[in-house]
Amino acid sequence: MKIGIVLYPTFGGSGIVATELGKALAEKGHEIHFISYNHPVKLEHFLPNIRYHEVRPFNYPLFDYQPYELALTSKLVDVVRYENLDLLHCHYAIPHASAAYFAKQILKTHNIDIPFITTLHGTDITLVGKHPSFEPVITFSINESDAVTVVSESLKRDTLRHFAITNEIKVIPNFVEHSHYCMTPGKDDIARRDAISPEGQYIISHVSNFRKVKRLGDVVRIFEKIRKKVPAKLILAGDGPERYKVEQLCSELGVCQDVEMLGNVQTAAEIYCISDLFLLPSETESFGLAALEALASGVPVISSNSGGLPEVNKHGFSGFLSDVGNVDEMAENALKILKDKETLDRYKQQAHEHSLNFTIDRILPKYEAIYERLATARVI
Ligand code: GMT
Repeated sequence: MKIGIVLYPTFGGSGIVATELGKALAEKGHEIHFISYNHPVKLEHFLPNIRYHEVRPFNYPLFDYQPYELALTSKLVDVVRYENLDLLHCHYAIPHASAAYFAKQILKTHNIDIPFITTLHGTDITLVGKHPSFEPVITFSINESDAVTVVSESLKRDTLRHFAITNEIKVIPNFVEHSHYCMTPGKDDIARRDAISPEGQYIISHVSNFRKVKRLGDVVRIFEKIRKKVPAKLILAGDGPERYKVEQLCSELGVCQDVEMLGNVQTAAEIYCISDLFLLPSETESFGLAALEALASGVPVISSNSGGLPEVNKHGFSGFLSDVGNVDEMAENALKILKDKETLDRYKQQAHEHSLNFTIDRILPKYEAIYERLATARVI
Protein backbone atom coordinates (compact mmCIF):
# COMPACT_ATOMS: atom_id res chain seq x y z
CA MET A 1 0.00 0.00 0.00
CA LYS A 2 1.02 3.64 -0.39
CA ILE A 3 0.81 5.23 3.04
CA GLY A 4 1.29 8.88 4.03
CA ILE A 5 2.55 9.26 7.61
CA VAL A 6 2.01 12.72 9.10
CA LEU A 7 4.26 13.31 12.10
CA TYR A 8 6.39 15.56 14.26
CA PRO A 9 10.01 15.12 13.18
CA THR A 10 11.56 15.75 16.60
CA PHE A 11 12.81 13.56 19.45
CA GLY A 12 9.29 13.29 20.94
CA GLY A 13 7.86 9.80 21.35
CA SER A 14 5.06 10.25 18.80
CA GLY A 15 7.60 11.10 16.10
CA ILE A 16 9.79 8.15 17.04
CA VAL A 17 6.86 5.71 16.99
CA ALA A 18 5.62 7.11 13.65
CA THR A 19 9.07 6.88 12.07
CA GLU A 20 9.78 3.37 13.34
CA LEU A 21 6.34 2.26 12.18
CA GLY A 22 6.98 3.71 8.72
CA LYS A 23 10.39 2.08 8.48
CA ALA A 24 8.99 -1.32 9.51
CA LEU A 25 6.11 -0.99 7.01
CA ALA A 26 8.60 -0.08 4.28
CA GLU A 27 10.61 -3.18 5.09
CA LYS A 28 7.46 -5.21 4.58
CA GLY A 29 7.12 -3.71 1.10
CA HIS A 30 4.73 -0.80 1.63
CA GLU A 31 5.56 2.57 0.05
CA ILE A 32 5.91 5.13 2.84
CA HIS A 33 5.63 8.91 2.51
CA PHE A 34 6.65 10.85 5.63
CA ILE A 35 5.12 14.34 5.75
CA SER A 36 6.49 16.91 8.20
CA TYR A 37 8.23 20.30 8.51
CA ASN A 38 11.64 18.74 8.98
CA HIS A 39 13.44 15.53 8.20
CA PRO A 40 12.38 13.01 10.92
CA VAL A 41 15.34 12.53 13.30
CA LYS A 42 14.92 8.78 13.39
CA LEU A 43 14.92 8.43 9.61
CA GLU A 44 18.64 7.82 9.38
CA HIS A 45 18.85 5.51 6.38
CA PHE A 46 17.73 5.64 2.81
CA LEU A 47 15.33 2.98 1.55
CA PRO A 48 14.00 3.06 -2.03
CA ASN A 49 10.36 2.86 -0.93
CA ILE A 50 10.57 5.70 1.62
CA ARG A 51 9.94 9.32 0.65
CA TYR A 52 10.04 12.50 2.71
CA HIS A 53 7.82 15.48 1.84
CA GLU A 54 8.65 18.75 3.57
CA VAL A 55 5.93 21.21 4.56
CA ARG A 56 7.16 24.78 4.10
CA PRO A 57 4.66 27.39 5.30
CA PHE A 58 4.74 30.51 3.16
CA ASN A 59 5.83 33.51 5.17
CA TYR A 60 4.34 36.97 4.79
CA PRO A 61 4.85 40.10 6.97
CA LEU A 62 1.12 40.13 7.81
CA PHE A 63 1.36 36.75 9.54
CA ASP A 64 2.31 36.97 13.20
CA TYR A 65 1.91 33.19 13.16
CA GLN A 66 2.76 31.15 10.11
CA PRO A 67 -0.33 29.19 9.00
CA TYR A 68 1.32 25.74 9.27
CA GLU A 69 -1.93 23.82 9.20
CA LEU A 70 -2.91 25.31 5.83
CA ALA A 71 0.50 24.55 4.36
CA LEU A 72 0.22 21.01 5.71
CA THR A 73 -3.28 20.62 4.26
CA SER A 74 -2.11 21.75 0.82
CA LYS A 75 0.88 19.41 1.05
CA LEU A 76 -1.41 16.48 1.93
CA VAL A 77 -3.63 17.24 -1.05
CA ASP A 78 -0.58 17.42 -3.29
CA VAL A 79 1.06 14.22 -2.00
CA VAL A 80 -2.17 12.18 -2.10
CA ARG A 81 -2.89 13.27 -5.67
CA TYR A 82 0.55 13.02 -7.19
CA GLU A 83 1.84 9.99 -5.28
CA ASN A 84 -1.54 8.30 -5.52
CA LEU A 85 -1.65 7.42 -1.82
CA ASP A 86 -4.07 4.85 -0.40
CA LEU A 87 -4.39 6.41 3.04
CA LEU A 88 -3.04 8.93 5.53
CA HIS A 89 -1.93 8.04 9.05
CA CYS A 90 -1.71 11.05 11.39
CA HIS A 91 0.37 10.80 14.56
CA TYR A 92 -0.61 13.32 17.26
CA ALA A 93 -3.97 15.00 16.70
CA ILE A 94 -2.81 18.63 16.72
CA PRO A 95 -2.85 19.86 13.97
CA HIS A 96 -2.47 16.71 11.89
CA ALA A 97 -5.97 15.26 12.23
CA SER A 98 -7.81 18.46 11.32
CA ALA A 99 -5.43 19.09 8.42
CA ALA A 100 -6.15 15.56 7.15
CA TYR A 101 -9.89 16.13 7.48
CA PHE A 102 -9.62 19.38 5.49
CA ALA A 103 -7.43 17.69 2.86
CA LYS A 104 -9.96 14.88 2.58
CA GLN A 105 -12.73 17.39 1.81
CA ILE A 106 -10.60 19.14 -0.82
CA LEU A 107 -9.68 15.82 -2.41
CA LYS A 108 -13.37 14.97 -2.78
CA THR A 109 -13.56 17.83 -5.27
CA HIS A 110 -10.94 15.93 -7.27
CA ASN A 111 -13.05 12.75 -7.02
CA ILE A 112 -10.68 11.13 -4.51
CA ASP A 113 -11.84 9.71 -1.19
CA ILE A 114 -8.78 9.33 1.00
CA PRO A 115 -9.21 7.60 4.39
CA PHE A 116 -7.27 8.94 7.35
CA ILE A 117 -6.30 7.31 10.63
CA THR A 118 -5.58 9.36 13.73
CA THR A 119 -3.29 7.98 16.41
CA LEU A 120 -3.55 9.88 19.68
CA HIS A 121 -0.32 9.90 21.67
CA GLY A 122 -0.72 11.80 24.90
CA THR A 123 -0.65 15.52 25.49
CA ASP A 124 -2.73 16.02 22.33
CA ILE A 125 -5.46 14.76 24.69
CA THR A 126 -4.32 15.12 28.29
CA LEU A 127 -2.74 18.59 28.27
CA VAL A 128 -3.02 20.58 25.07
CA GLY A 129 -6.00 19.05 23.27
CA LYS A 130 -8.54 19.55 26.03
CA HIS A 131 -7.73 23.27 26.27
CA PRO A 132 -10.75 25.32 25.07
CA SER A 133 -8.66 26.83 22.27
CA PHE A 134 -8.36 23.38 20.66
CA GLU A 135 -11.10 21.16 22.11
CA PRO A 136 -13.88 21.67 19.49
CA VAL A 137 -11.47 21.00 16.61
CA ILE A 138 -9.98 17.95 18.31
CA THR A 139 -13.39 16.46 19.13
CA PHE A 140 -14.56 17.02 15.57
CA SER A 141 -11.46 15.62 13.90
CA ILE A 142 -11.37 12.53 16.14
CA ASN A 143 -15.01 11.84 15.34
CA GLU A 144 -14.47 12.40 11.62
CA SER A 145 -11.35 10.18 11.39
CA ASP A 146 -11.88 6.96 9.45
CA ALA A 147 -10.12 5.11 12.29
CA VAL A 148 -8.82 6.23 15.68
CA THR A 149 -6.14 4.51 17.74
CA VAL A 150 -4.58 5.35 21.11
CA VAL A 151 -1.35 4.07 22.61
CA SER A 152 -2.77 2.82 25.93
CA GLU A 153 -5.98 1.90 27.76
CA SER A 154 -5.30 4.87 30.00
CA LEU A 155 -5.26 7.26 27.05
CA LYS A 156 -8.50 5.75 25.78
CA ARG A 157 -10.14 6.48 29.16
CA ASP A 158 -8.76 10.03 29.13
CA THR A 159 -10.02 10.62 25.58
CA LEU A 160 -13.51 9.42 26.45
CA ARG A 161 -13.46 11.49 29.66
CA HIS A 162 -12.39 14.79 28.10
CA PHE A 163 -14.12 14.72 24.70
CA ALA A 164 -17.59 13.87 23.38
CA ILE A 165 -16.44 10.93 21.28
CA THR A 166 -18.84 9.09 19.00
CA ASN A 167 -16.16 7.22 17.02
CA GLU A 168 -14.71 3.84 17.95
CA ILE A 169 -11.26 3.98 19.60
CA LYS A 170 -8.86 1.07 19.34
CA VAL A 171 -5.90 0.60 21.68
CA ILE A 172 -2.66 -0.27 19.91
CA PRO A 173 0.28 -0.06 22.34
CA ASN A 174 3.61 1.38 21.29
CA PHE A 175 6.39 -1.01 20.38
CA VAL A 176 10.16 -1.29 20.17
CA GLU A 177 12.39 -2.79 17.54
CA HIS A 178 14.45 -4.97 19.88
CA SER A 179 17.35 -5.23 17.46
CA HIS A 180 18.01 -1.51 18.05
CA TYR A 181 18.66 -2.04 21.77
CA CYS A 182 21.53 -3.83 23.44
CA MET A 183 21.39 -6.24 26.37
CA THR A 184 25.09 -6.96 26.36
CA PRO A 185 27.36 -3.91 26.07
CA GLY A 186 29.99 -4.13 23.32
CA LYS A 187 33.55 -2.78 23.45
CA ASP A 188 32.51 0.82 22.63
CA ASP A 189 29.71 0.72 25.21
CA ILE A 190 32.10 -0.51 27.89
CA ALA A 191 34.50 2.33 27.05
CA ARG A 192 31.64 4.83 27.32
CA ARG A 193 30.51 3.27 30.59
CA ASP A 194 34.03 3.47 32.04
CA ALA A 195 34.30 7.12 31.00
CA ILE A 196 31.09 8.03 32.85
CA SER A 197 31.63 5.73 35.80
CA PRO A 198 35.41 5.32 36.25
CA GLU A 199 35.07 3.71 39.67
CA GLY A 200 32.27 1.35 38.66
CA GLN A 201 29.49 3.54 40.12
CA TYR A 202 25.94 2.56 39.22
CA ILE A 203 24.63 4.46 36.21
CA ILE A 204 21.14 5.89 36.61
CA SER A 205 19.60 7.55 33.56
CA HIS A 206 16.72 9.67 32.37
CA VAL A 207 15.89 10.57 28.75
CA SER A 208 13.19 13.10 27.87
CA ASN A 209 12.38 16.44 26.30
CA PHE A 210 12.85 18.19 29.68
CA ARG A 211 9.33 19.53 29.90
CA LYS A 212 7.59 20.24 33.21
CA VAL A 213 5.44 17.12 32.86
CA LYS A 214 8.59 14.95 33.17
CA ARG A 215 9.31 16.21 36.72
CA LEU A 216 13.05 16.56 36.24
CA GLY A 217 13.31 17.91 39.79
CA ASP A 218 12.12 14.52 41.09
CA VAL A 219 14.72 12.79 38.92
CA VAL A 220 17.50 14.77 40.59
CA ARG A 221 16.03 14.35 44.09
CA ILE A 222 15.66 10.57 43.67
CA PHE A 223 19.24 10.41 42.43
CA GLU A 224 20.50 12.43 45.39
CA LYS A 225 18.83 9.97 47.79
CA ILE A 226 20.25 6.95 45.93
CA ARG A 227 23.71 8.48 45.87
CA LYS A 228 23.67 8.93 49.64
CA LYS A 229 23.52 5.13 49.98
CA VAL A 230 25.43 3.74 46.98
CA PRO A 231 28.01 5.20 44.59
CA ALA A 232 26.12 6.37 41.51
CA LYS A 233 26.21 8.64 38.48
CA LEU A 234 23.22 10.25 36.76
CA ILE A 235 22.99 10.64 33.00
CA LEU A 236 20.43 13.18 31.83
CA ALA A 237 19.86 13.02 28.08
CA GLY A 238 17.62 15.49 26.29
CA ASP A 239 16.94 19.17 26.39
CA GLY A 240 14.05 21.53 26.94
CA PRO A 241 12.56 24.27 29.08
CA GLU A 242 13.38 22.67 32.46
CA ARG A 243 17.12 22.44 31.84
CA TYR A 244 18.08 25.58 33.75
CA LYS A 245 16.06 24.51 36.79
CA VAL A 246 17.78 21.13 36.74
CA GLU A 247 21.21 22.76 36.68
CA GLN A 248 20.19 24.95 39.61
CA LEU A 249 18.82 22.03 41.63
CA CYS A 250 21.96 19.96 41.01
CA SER A 251 24.08 22.71 42.52
CA GLU A 252 21.65 23.26 45.43
CA LEU A 253 21.83 19.56 46.28
CA GLY A 254 25.58 19.44 45.68
CA VAL A 255 25.44 16.59 43.14
CA CYS A 256 26.66 18.36 39.99
CA GLN A 257 29.94 16.43 39.87
CA ASP A 258 27.98 13.18 39.50
CA VAL A 259 25.44 14.40 36.93
CA GLU A 260 26.21 14.24 33.21
CA MET A 261 23.88 16.43 31.16
CA LEU A 262 24.35 15.26 27.59
CA GLY A 263 21.80 17.39 25.75
CA ASN A 264 19.86 15.84 22.89
CA VAL A 265 21.35 12.55 21.74
CA GLN A 266 20.71 10.87 18.40
CA THR A 267 20.85 7.38 19.85
CA ALA A 268 19.26 7.04 23.26
CA ALA A 269 19.90 3.30 22.84
CA GLU A 270 23.56 3.93 23.69
CA ILE A 271 22.50 5.50 26.99
CA TYR A 272 20.20 2.63 27.95
CA CYS A 273 22.91 0.17 27.00
CA ILE A 274 25.20 1.41 29.78
CA SER A 275 22.49 2.13 32.37
CA ASP A 276 21.63 0.13 35.50
CA LEU A 277 18.37 1.91 36.24
CA PHE A 278 16.02 4.28 34.41
CA LEU A 279 13.95 7.00 36.12
CA LEU A 280 10.62 8.28 34.75
CA PRO A 281 8.67 10.01 37.55
CA SER A 282 6.35 11.90 35.14
CA GLU A 283 3.28 13.86 36.19
CA THR A 284 1.39 12.22 33.34
CA GLU A 285 2.54 9.81 30.66
CA SER A 286 0.06 8.23 28.30
CA PHE A 287 2.50 5.42 27.56
CA GLY A 288 6.15 6.19 28.38
CA LEU A 289 8.07 5.07 25.32
CA ALA A 290 11.41 5.87 26.96
CA ALA A 291 10.55 3.43 29.77
CA LEU A 292 9.84 0.71 27.21
CA GLU A 293 13.10 1.43 25.38
CA ALA A 294 14.96 1.09 28.68
CA LEU A 295 13.22 -2.22 29.45
CA ALA A 296 14.10 -3.51 25.97
CA SER A 297 17.74 -2.82 26.86
CA GLY A 298 17.34 -4.79 30.10
CA VAL A 299 17.21 -1.71 32.31
CA PRO A 300 14.69 -1.79 35.19
CA VAL A 301 12.47 1.28 35.54
CA ILE A 302 11.51 3.37 38.55
CA SER A 303 8.48 5.36 37.47
CA SER A 304 5.37 7.10 38.65
CA ASN A 305 2.10 5.21 38.35
CA SER A 306 0.35 7.88 36.31
CA GLY A 307 -1.43 7.40 32.98
CA GLY A 308 -0.30 4.42 30.93
CA LEU A 309 2.90 3.71 32.90
CA PRO A 310 1.36 0.74 34.79
CA GLU A 311 0.66 -0.82 31.36
CA VAL A 312 4.37 -0.56 30.48
CA ASN A 313 6.24 -1.03 33.77
CA LYS A 314 5.23 -4.10 35.81
CA HIS A 315 5.44 -3.30 39.52
CA GLY A 316 7.89 -5.54 41.38
CA PHE A 317 8.96 -7.27 38.17
CA SER A 318 10.36 -4.90 35.53
CA GLY A 319 10.79 -2.15 38.12
CA PHE A 320 8.57 -0.27 40.55
CA LEU A 321 5.72 2.26 40.41
CA SER A 322 4.94 4.98 42.96
CA ASP A 323 2.54 7.87 43.31
CA VAL A 324 3.59 11.03 41.48
CA GLY A 325 5.99 13.04 43.64
CA ASN A 326 6.75 10.27 46.15
CA VAL A 327 10.52 10.60 45.70
CA ASP A 328 11.30 8.87 49.01
CA GLU A 329 9.53 5.68 47.91
CA MET A 330 11.05 5.89 44.42
CA ALA A 331 14.54 6.11 45.92
CA GLU A 332 13.81 3.21 48.32
CA ASN A 333 12.59 1.09 45.41
CA ALA A 334 15.68 1.98 43.39
CA LEU A 335 17.85 0.81 46.28
CA LYS A 336 15.92 -2.49 46.46
CA ILE A 337 17.04 -3.13 42.87
CA LEU A 338 20.59 -1.91 43.41
CA LYS A 339 20.91 -3.97 46.63
CA ASP A 340 23.42 -6.42 45.17
CA LYS A 341 24.59 -7.72 41.81
CA GLU A 342 22.37 -10.79 41.91
CA THR A 343 19.21 -8.74 42.52
CA LEU A 344 20.15 -6.18 39.88
CA ASP A 345 20.80 -8.92 37.30
CA ARG A 346 17.43 -10.51 38.08
CA TYR A 347 15.60 -7.22 37.56
CA LYS A 348 17.55 -6.57 34.35
CA GLN A 349 16.48 -9.97 33.03
CA GLN A 350 12.86 -9.39 34.05
CA ALA A 351 12.86 -5.92 32.50
CA HIS A 352 13.89 -7.38 29.16
CA GLU A 353 11.41 -10.25 29.47
CA HIS A 354 8.54 -7.83 30.10
CA SER A 355 9.52 -5.70 27.08
CA LEU A 356 8.95 -8.71 24.84
CA ASN A 357 5.21 -8.06 25.17
CA PHE A 358 5.78 -4.99 22.98
CA THR A 359 7.74 -6.34 20.02
CA ILE A 360 7.19 -4.72 16.66
CA ASP A 361 6.07 -8.08 15.19
CA ARG A 362 3.12 -8.13 17.58
CA ILE A 363 2.04 -4.56 16.95
CA LEU A 364 2.60 -4.01 13.21
CA PRO A 365 -0.17 -6.39 12.05
CA LYS A 366 -2.67 -4.46 14.18
CA TYR A 367 -2.03 -1.31 12.13
CA GLU A 368 -1.94 -3.25 8.88
CA ALA A 369 -5.36 -4.75 9.68
CA ILE A 370 -6.79 -1.22 9.98
CA TYR A 371 -5.10 -0.14 6.73
CA GLU A 372 -6.55 -3.13 4.90
CA ARG A 373 -10.02 -2.48 6.28
CA LEU A 374 -9.93 1.11 5.08
CA ALA A 375 -8.61 -0.12 1.75
CA THR A 376 -7.33 2.11 -0.95
CA ALA A 377 -8.17 5.71 -1.75
CA ARG A 378 -11.21 5.47 -3.89
CA VAL A 379 -12.03 7.41 -6.97
CA ILE A 380 -15.62 8.51 -6.30
O1 GMT B 1 2.76 14.42 24.70
C1 GMT B 1 3.97 14.49 24.55
O2 GMT B 1 4.80 14.60 25.44
C2 GMT B 1 4.44 14.36 23.21
C3 GMT B 1 4.35 12.96 22.79
C4 GMT B 1 5.46 12.90 21.85
O3 GMT B 1 5.28 13.31 20.71
O4 GMT B 1 6.52 12.56 22.31
O5 GMT B 1 4.52 12.02 23.88
C5 GMT B 1 3.44 11.18 24.11
O6 GMT B 1 3.52 10.15 23.16
C6 GMT B 1 4.51 9.15 23.39
C7 GMT B 1 4.47 8.15 22.22
O7 GMT B 1 3.24 7.55 22.11
C8 GMT B 1 4.25 8.48 24.73
O8 GMT B 1 5.22 7.47 24.97
C9 GMT B 1 4.35 9.54 25.83
O9 GMT B 1 4.00 8.92 27.05
C10 GMT B 1 3.38 10.67 25.54
N1 GMT B 1 3.66 11.75 26.50
C11 GMT B 1 2.83 12.07 27.48
O10 GMT B 1 1.77 11.52 27.66
C12 GMT B 1 3.30 13.15 28.38
